[in-house]
Amino acid sequence: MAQPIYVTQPYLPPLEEFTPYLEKIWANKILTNGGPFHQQLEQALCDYLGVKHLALFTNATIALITALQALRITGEVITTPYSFVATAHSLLWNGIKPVFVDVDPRTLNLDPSKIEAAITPQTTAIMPVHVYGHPCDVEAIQKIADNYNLRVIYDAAHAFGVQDAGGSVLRHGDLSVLSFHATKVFNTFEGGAIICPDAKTKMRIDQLKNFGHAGEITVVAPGINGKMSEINAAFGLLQLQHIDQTLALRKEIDATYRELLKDVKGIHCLQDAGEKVANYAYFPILVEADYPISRDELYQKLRDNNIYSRRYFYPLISEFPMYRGLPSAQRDNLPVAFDAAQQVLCLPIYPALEVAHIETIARLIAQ
Ligand code: T4K
Repeated sequence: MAQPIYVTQPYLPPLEEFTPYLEKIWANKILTNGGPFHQQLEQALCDYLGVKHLALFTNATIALITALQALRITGEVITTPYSFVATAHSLLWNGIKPVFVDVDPRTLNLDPSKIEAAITPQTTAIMPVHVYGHPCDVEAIQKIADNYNLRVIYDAAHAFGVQDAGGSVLRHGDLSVLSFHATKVFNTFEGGAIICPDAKTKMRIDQLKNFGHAGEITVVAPGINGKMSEINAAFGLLQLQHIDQTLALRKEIDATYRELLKDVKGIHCLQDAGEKVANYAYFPILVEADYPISRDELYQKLRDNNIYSRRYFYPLISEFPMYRGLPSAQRDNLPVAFDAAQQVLCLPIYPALEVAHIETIARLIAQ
C-alpha cells in the first residue's frame, strides 16, 4: 500500500461549506459560552438522535467526569476493564474506586450476570460502555440497578446514532455520554455530550460545565470549564448534514469485510448486539487460536504493508499501573476480557476507505 491506511480517518465536509459558518462567527464575535451555534447544535442533535435533553461538552472525558458530579456519585462504581482508559479515569478524577467486572464473550460489553457479586455497601453506580457502538444488555443492567438502588451512567462514546427496538440507546440509564472526537463516527474535531432525561438535570449539568455559574454573580457548585466552543458547534451542524451519507458508507464497508473474511479460518468478525440501527463505528475481528499466526504477528504484518490496525482495547484498563493493584483488576476476575484483549484487532473503517483497500487488507489476512 503506497499511502498509509490508518484505523480511521475523520470525515471532513467540503471546506467551502464551512466558510459561511465562520463568517457568522466573525460577524457576531460570539466565540463560546453557549452561543447561537451551541444552542442550535444541542437542538439539532436532540432531533436527530431522538433524545429529550443534551448538553454539549468539550470532549467525552470531561463529560464523563461531569456526569458523575451531576449525580453526586461517590464510593465504588462497577465498570468494565474492556474500554478506552478514559472510562475508568473519570472515576479516579472523582475520587471513586472502580470495581472491574468481566465482559460478555459475545458482545464484549459488561456482563450483567457478573455484576451482583461485585456489589458492596459502598457501590453507588454502574458505568457500562456500549463497546464499538453495540448496545449493552440495558434491561438486565437496569433491573440490577433498580434492585440495589444504583445509578447507571453509560459511556456511549461509540454509540452515536445507534438504536434498539425502542429508539435511541442513549435513553437508557440515568445519563449517557457521547464522544465527538476526530476518530468517532460524528466528529466536531473534539467534543462530547451528556444525554439526560429531564430539564432539571440538564440545568445542573449546564451549570457544572460552566464553573458552577447559575447567573452572573451566583456560583452554586465547584464546576469545571467543559463548554463546547462556537467553532466546534458550527462544525457539528455542518457534519450533521452529511451524517446519513457517511453512516451508509460505513455500512457498506462493514458488509464488504464480512463477505471477504467469512471463510478465513481463525478470524471471527464481532457480531452486532441485536441493535436495530447500527453505526459501524469500528470493525473488530478476533484472531483465534486456529489462525496460523498470533494477533500481534498479524498486526505487524499489516503494519509492514502500511496498514495501521489498532488493538482496541489492549491492554485492558485494569492492567495499567494506577488500576492493577485493585482486587477486581486481577486476571482471574476478568478471564473473558483478558482473552478478548489478546485477540482483538480493529481494522480500518471510515467513509473514504476504498473497496480496493478493503480487498488488500482482507487478502493479507486470508494469506
Ligand atoms: N470512552 C470511550 C469508550 C472512548 O473510546 C473514548 C475515546 C472516550 C471515552 C473519551 O472520549 P474523548 O474524551 O476523546 O472525546 C483514540 C481517541 O483519541 C479517543 O477519543 C478514542 N476513545 C480512542 C478509542 O481512540 P488513540 O490514542 O488511539 O488515537 P490516535 O491519535 O492514535 O488516532 C487513531 C488514528 O486515527 C490515527 O492513527 C490516525 C487517525 N486520526 C486521528 C486523529 C486524532 C486522524 O486521521 N486524524 C486525527 O485527527 O485514541
